[in-house]
Amino acid sequence: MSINLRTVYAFAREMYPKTSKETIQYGTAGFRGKAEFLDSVMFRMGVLATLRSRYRGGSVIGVMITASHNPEPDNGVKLVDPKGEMLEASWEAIATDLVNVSDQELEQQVAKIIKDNNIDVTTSSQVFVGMDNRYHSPRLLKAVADGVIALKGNVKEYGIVTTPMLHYFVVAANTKEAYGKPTEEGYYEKLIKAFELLRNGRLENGNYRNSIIYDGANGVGARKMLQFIKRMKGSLNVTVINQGIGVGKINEDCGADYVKVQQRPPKSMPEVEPFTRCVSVDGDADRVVYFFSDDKGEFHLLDGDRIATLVAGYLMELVTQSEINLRLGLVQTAYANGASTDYIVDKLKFPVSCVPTGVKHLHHKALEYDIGVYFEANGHGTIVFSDNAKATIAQAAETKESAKTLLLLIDLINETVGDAISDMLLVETILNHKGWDVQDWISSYNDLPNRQLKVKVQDRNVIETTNAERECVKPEGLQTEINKVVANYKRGRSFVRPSGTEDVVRVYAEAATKEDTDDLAYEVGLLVQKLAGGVGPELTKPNSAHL
Ligand code: NG1
Ligand code: ZN
Repeated sequence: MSINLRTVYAFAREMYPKTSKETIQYGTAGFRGKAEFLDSVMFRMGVLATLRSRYRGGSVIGVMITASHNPEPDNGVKLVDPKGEMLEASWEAIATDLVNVSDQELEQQVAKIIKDNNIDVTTSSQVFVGMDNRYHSPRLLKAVADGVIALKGNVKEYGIVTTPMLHYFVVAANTKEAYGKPTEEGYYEKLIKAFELLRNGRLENGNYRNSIIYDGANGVGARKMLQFIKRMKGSLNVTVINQGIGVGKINEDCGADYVKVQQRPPKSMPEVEPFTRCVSVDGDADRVVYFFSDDKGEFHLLDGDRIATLVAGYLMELVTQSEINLRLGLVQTAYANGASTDYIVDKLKFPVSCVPTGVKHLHHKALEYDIGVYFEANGHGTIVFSDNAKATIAQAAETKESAKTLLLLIDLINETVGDAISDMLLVETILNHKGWDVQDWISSYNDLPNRQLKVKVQDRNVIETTNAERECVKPEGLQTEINKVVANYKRGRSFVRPSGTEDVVRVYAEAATKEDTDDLAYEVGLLVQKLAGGVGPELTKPNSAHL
């Protein structure tokens, strides 16, 4: 096969010219921005995925087109490496360079990547592409596919799928189906089979009721849940709201990000009995949070930290009962609620580590354990099992029921990446086994009130952080000022960091009371405005009492 790099240039100039001069960066989860500027980025990512596939000996590389929890006009792209991980860090820089060169420099830049990485362009390559249900996604998917074709690569289009489904397809194909069949049907089959075996015909147990309200964020997670329901034979009664079919924009006033950040139910929430279990996923269904309202109408959130502690506690019980010796660990970020960390360290005696925001960091750290549980507070997370763990559990399962349960859980969990639907089925399984309702679950510890704010600044990269983003080293003096403010609040904690997906600085605060938390977040937000070049309107003070 001979490759003519002129084709790349010709395609780019004719069909996908670069229209934006602004430099963009491969961020927390790939490239994101307004959809109208992304055609050239997508084309080039198709090119890069093909090169990456050849670089990795022809293994399948995934390309997912989505802007996750962002508003509808945004879109984005993330690359998936052969084992289902996010693109290797050193290639993020290659990706950033590739999307930022001019059309004229493109051919030369592609040649440079080939040379620097010693890529044999005559070998075969395979790229899997999936997209969310934004109206501009099909156009962008075509751009990715053309990028692959420009380098004579093979492309397989999966159409509308969740981000975790695409990760699953990539791993399934690269493991020659040992992980499952790389098809949509294969994915449903694997999860539903494990879920139903874990139910073992016992649909209700103790306080656990077998029904749930599911907020699909008007995204792809809604459609896929409807597919699950068709195939589940009543093992769980799911009512899907915010289906995004005909009405409702993706993530608008609904979905996991809205519920978590606003700390309230989706706007379209129907009237339900107090304590009804409700779940929200985000636009591409890789995040999940639970929530309910009590008999006084008060809203309660069960976020990623709650899911992590529930899962970690349960896994620990099963490992202990199975009398096997495995190293368990939980990975969190600075956004984890302080009360959850205390609970897991003091009560469950579970080792915890803290890493920077972004699943790639969490996933990487979790791989250091035999059973690594990782969750971001926003509900993005999963559990990874080492080969040693899998072998040990399989052996114990010959004699121990608890180990059999563990084996089935491994099948239910999408190890490749956080998966809202798989995580939800996991939580449902644990609650069912324990006979718990939401009240039992939430009573394990009390969350500290917390608040997030976004501050607009001239250039968010003036903020530099260290210590897993909990301390800020630049601009000079900002951290000292934050420390002074935090010292005035009981159980106060606050940190600031530049977002990797939006043009803002994020402020996080927690403290003993809601009022204190709001005040602390506001004071720190003002400091950021003052010391990090704030722009835009004056910050308004959040007020939980009025939410
Ligand atoms: P940024 O914008 O870098 O904070 C957000 C989330 C991340 C992660 C990514 C990818 C928060 C505070 N941040 O990143 O956890 O999920 O989006 O979607 O929730
Ligand atoms: Zn997402």
